Amino acid sequence: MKERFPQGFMWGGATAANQVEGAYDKDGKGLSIVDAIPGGKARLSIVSSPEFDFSLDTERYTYPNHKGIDHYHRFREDIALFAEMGFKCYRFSIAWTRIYPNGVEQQPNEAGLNHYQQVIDTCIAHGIEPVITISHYEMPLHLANAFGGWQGREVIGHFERFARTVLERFGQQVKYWMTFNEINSAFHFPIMSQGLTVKTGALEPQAKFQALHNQFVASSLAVKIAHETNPEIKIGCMILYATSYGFDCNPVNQLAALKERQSSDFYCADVQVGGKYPYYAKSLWQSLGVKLDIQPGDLELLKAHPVDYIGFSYYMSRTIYATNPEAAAAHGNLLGGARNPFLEASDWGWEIDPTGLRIALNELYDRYEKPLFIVENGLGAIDKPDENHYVADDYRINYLRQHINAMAEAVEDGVDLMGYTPWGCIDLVSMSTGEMSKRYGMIYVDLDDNINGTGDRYRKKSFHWYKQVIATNGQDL
Ligand code: BGP
Repeated sequence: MKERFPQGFMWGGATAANQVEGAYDKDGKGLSIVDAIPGGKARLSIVSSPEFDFSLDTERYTYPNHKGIDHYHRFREDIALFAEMGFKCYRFSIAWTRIYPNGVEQQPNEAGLNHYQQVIDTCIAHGIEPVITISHYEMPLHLANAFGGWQGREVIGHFERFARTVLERFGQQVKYWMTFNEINSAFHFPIMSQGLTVKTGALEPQAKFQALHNQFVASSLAVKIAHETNPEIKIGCMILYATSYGFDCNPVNQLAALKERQSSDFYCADVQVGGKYPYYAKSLWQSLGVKLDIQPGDLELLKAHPVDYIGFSYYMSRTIYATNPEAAAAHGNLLGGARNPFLEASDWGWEIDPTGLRIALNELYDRYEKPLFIVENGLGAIDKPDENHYVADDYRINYLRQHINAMAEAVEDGVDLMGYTPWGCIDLVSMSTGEMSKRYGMIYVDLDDNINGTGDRYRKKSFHWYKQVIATNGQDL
């Protein structure tokens, strides 16, 4: 039978430090922005309020990220389970604040570096290739408070020092890297990706676009350092991608969808992959009253150091219905649109669309002709374990099967796809709700929303299923 995926395809799973590690104040770690963001369903509305200013208020709020699933201490057990599933790679992030607790120190915290050294060694001992996100929603809190997050130009230098430290320390062992997680989430949730609050400009296009410019420069510097450190390194960008449809063949809706794709999906990758601002940037800035501070040398740096591949997350698509703003709405991964009558939605209203993934892969490859890496995908669901803690998560298997089929079809279309790391391969704290009960994992973690429980790990039905998928290189779904 014809192989559906290339030999060496990177099957694995993905997590982020702040959603799994816990131990938020151990071994010299400083506070990151997400350590000061309350958990619970109201998370998004609390952080979007004008009063919110990143102060810890343990009287009023809970902070589930402080404990996470204790991956900081249990990573050996977790990675052994990943190995049992046959993972070829494991995507995780380095908490900036374990290395530079406030972001501004001149010398790194050796205890933090030592921790990631052990994580990397454990992966390699199991034959698992580490894939590292340098920054996944974990900016040091001090930088957010002192410089207003990424809108402060000073942050570039602090990030450069952090990136250099980890790339130089681990760059001989670790070949795959990404700079910023979902960099374009700036348009939807700038507090997480840019450290901006409403007080410091979260709703202002000027602040967001300036912060993004600074991140682009920082990202190029990281690419430069990576290639200088080890020419074998492949370092990518990471964007949040949600395929956009115009609601109908009314050209107005098609044009609105096109504009949405440009300003929300492609803007960042166009710069990070193409090495320059795209043609539509100028009119976009003008329409929003944005005046960028671009320093001499910035544009040359962007041009000289584009990324090697495009990492992206894909959970859902969205539908743009410009001619009917009153249409029933659908909400999703930080962004939404109109309800699509052809699609079903997850428990959280994210519209499930495997064909949209095939479209995304074709759109991205058509535009950039660089290797693609799906570094997040999956179904957030409420799992109901039986008395043996077993979860028969056929709904998750269905979701993953449909999306892997769509990937195989895109590969058949001619797309160069490097790998697939489903999100939250082990249950973790949700980014948008800050709770455990929105689960993505193939491994069940016995913890509730307040992080009470044994924390023990249990294989779900999807664990055994995914193991078989990997063992047959995606043939047996
Ligand atoms: C992406 C983030 C992840 C992750 C995922 C699922 O946007 O990169 O950090 O959490 O979404 O989101 P949620 O946890 O809100 O379901």
